[in-house]
Amino acid sequence: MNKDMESLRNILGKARRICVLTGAGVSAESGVPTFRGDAGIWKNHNPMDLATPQAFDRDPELVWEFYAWRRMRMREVAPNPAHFALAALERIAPHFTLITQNVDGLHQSAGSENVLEIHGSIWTLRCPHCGAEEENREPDLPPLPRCADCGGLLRPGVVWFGEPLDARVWDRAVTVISECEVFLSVGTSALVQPAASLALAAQNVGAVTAEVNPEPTEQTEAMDYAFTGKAGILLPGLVPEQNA
Ligand code: BV8
Ligand code: ZN
Repeated sequence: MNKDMESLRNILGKARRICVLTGAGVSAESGVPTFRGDAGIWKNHNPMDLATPQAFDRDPELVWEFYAWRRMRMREVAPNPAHFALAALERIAPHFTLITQNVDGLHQSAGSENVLEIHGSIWTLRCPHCGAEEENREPDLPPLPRCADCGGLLRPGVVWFGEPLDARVWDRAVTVISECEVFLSVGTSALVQPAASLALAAQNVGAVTAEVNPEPTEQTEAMDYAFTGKAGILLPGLVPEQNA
């Protein structure tokens, strides 16, 4: 354990308000492909062809095929030690909020409770025509799922590029960041906005900031702590002993 890990673990053990931002990297060791990087999803697909409202209008069947493939992949995976470590940290901290860009639901499967899914959830189907929304984990959706209420074409309940985040969820995230004492950024390339702006917001309120990522990001330099490595390996070492 390097001294920085021990120092941050002690800070986490004493902190009252902890915020964590996660990205696709926290699910990588569960077998969920990330977006960028060598095996990333965007390597073979242009996000603008699959994760925008225009793409859905242009070719809903292609976009649904992409999400059906991801739902199938995500159904087969389980939380990894990174997810469990964050759930353990939540049980220790008086106030803990997990802000995730991920849509896979693995944090909740690992026991995290106070989770803000700022990019939505792949398990939610939403009807843009009548507003109906449903939780659905069915393995084989039809190629173009229809709304039971109005017959309209359903869409995945995720936030696409060019779409605003849900205002209530985003406002909540901004509020908890404005009060946080420690901010952890785990497994995100810090390229997507406005999620990536949370790290600077945390710094601006004087929070201790830390990053866990095998690769450097644009934010690494500005972090108080930066741990180069996999979240599933490093995060368990940052969780203070329960009776510390
Ligand atoms: C908005 C849900 C405004 C869907 C996602 C030009 C054109 C159009 C838009 C823009 C533009 N320029 C800027 C924008 C804004 C845009 C944006 O930021 N684009 C970027 C790409 C430049 N943002 C938006 O459009 C947002 N909306 O701005 O609205 C607005 C306001 C009012 C009114 C109208 C409009 C919406 C953004 C949300 C998009 N939806 N996902 C889906 O999942 O299918 S984004 C997608 O990227 C995922 O949510 C993902 O989580 C997120 C961020 O990526 P990461 O999570 O960081 O994943 P990535 O693969 O990049 O990185 C993984 C990291 O993990 C790496 O660093 C890697 O090193 C690390 N790692 C790997 N293994 C491990 C690990 N770490 C730890 N352990 C490991 N084992
Ligand atoms: Zn409907």
